[in-house]
Amino acid sequence: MAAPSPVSVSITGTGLFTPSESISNAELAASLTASVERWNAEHADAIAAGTVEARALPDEEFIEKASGIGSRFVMEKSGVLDPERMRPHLPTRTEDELSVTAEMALPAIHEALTQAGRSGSDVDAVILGASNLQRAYPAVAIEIQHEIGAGGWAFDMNVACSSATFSIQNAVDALRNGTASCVVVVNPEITSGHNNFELRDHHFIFGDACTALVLERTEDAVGGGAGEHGRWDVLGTKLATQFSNNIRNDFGFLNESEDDERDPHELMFRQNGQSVFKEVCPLVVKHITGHLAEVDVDATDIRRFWLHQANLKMNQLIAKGVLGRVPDTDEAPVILDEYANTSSAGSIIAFHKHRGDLATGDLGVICSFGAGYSVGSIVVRRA
Ligand code: CO8
Repeated sequence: MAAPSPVSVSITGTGLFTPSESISNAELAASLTASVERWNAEHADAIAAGTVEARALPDEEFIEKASGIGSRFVMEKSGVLDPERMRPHLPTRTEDELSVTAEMALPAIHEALTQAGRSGSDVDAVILGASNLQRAYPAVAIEIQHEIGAGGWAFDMNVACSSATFSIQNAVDALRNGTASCVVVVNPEITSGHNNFELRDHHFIFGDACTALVLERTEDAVGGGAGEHGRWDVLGTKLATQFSNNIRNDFGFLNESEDDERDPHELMFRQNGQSVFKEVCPLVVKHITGHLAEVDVDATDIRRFWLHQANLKMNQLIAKGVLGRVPDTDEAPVILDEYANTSSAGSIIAFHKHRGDLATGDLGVICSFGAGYSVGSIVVRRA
């Protein structure tokens, strides 16, 4: 007997929350320059004695040239730019108040539900995937489930920058196996809470944003998914992980109990950027190429790549590896110039902003990659 064909699943809506405040490279470099000069003056004796290394000054031009990043949105700007603070001012919410990540998630979710023609009460699963989870528990996803009036179940998960594609895989699995019928995937990333704004190698990389998607069984899509943004049928999902320490953050539940004191910079994002670049690009090319072969799609038939937004050159290299040539921005849209790396939200921001112009039958790949290492790809076709 032939195996039953898998249940068809579709993305029926997307949403985006963009913070109101943005920081240019010039502003960021100016505040770090002031901070570094002060730090080096305070440590002048140790630097002169050779026991401490002087901190290096940032360079606005380097940022744009090395990464393609021109600015980033943040939840709170004045704290990040204050040379004496170098981190945002975020409200301490009481138990009775909505948590900050739930607050940024709600507008993104409502936009995604509107596109899908759904309301919160139609939702029976909420999967929150993010690098920068607000707390240990209760899951913020459950708070969101409550706020939007959803039923079913909800949970938080973290696979760093691949959290969105890994959440989508979970949503697709739940819809296929019948444990949910209308799933919200949401990716609230307040990267500014865990980025190291004190060191020039890291200070420019990240920005804050939140994305949301609605996934349903294709047969359940309201109105067949017609409309400006269309219904996007999932042709395949593929995940992969391979252990690496090159992107690491040791913040965690055991910090308080560890006997040896840690360098505070270990308890935030850190990376060996060059190694990440060299190792992740071939990994992603192999992953996408293998995935396209599995779903029997030729790379030249892909109309658009919505890639993780970490580095412009990285994306050009990956798309070149898959296509055999550097793609133009119509084939591989760029949002990191304005948003920087928003971790898991990046590829979904690109999908959210750059899919309305595609035609019925057009094929695309959403792909994210990051710490772990982790890679996730979703092949979609516009209905
Ligand atoms: N200004 C001036 N000079 C600088 C600066 C700066 N801002 N930054 C670095 N330099 C210097 C370096 O110190 C170095 O100096 P030297 O040669 O004397 O040692 C020189 O410039 C060259 O530095 P690099 O070799 O590091 O420069 P690259 O060309 O490699 O560019 C990048 C650096 C842009 C970071 C690049 O390596 C890159 O983009 N790599 C890939 C990064 C990536 O994709 N990372 C994924 C991270 S996302 C993830 O999965 C984790 C999610 C967690 C989210 C947490 C949020 C807080």
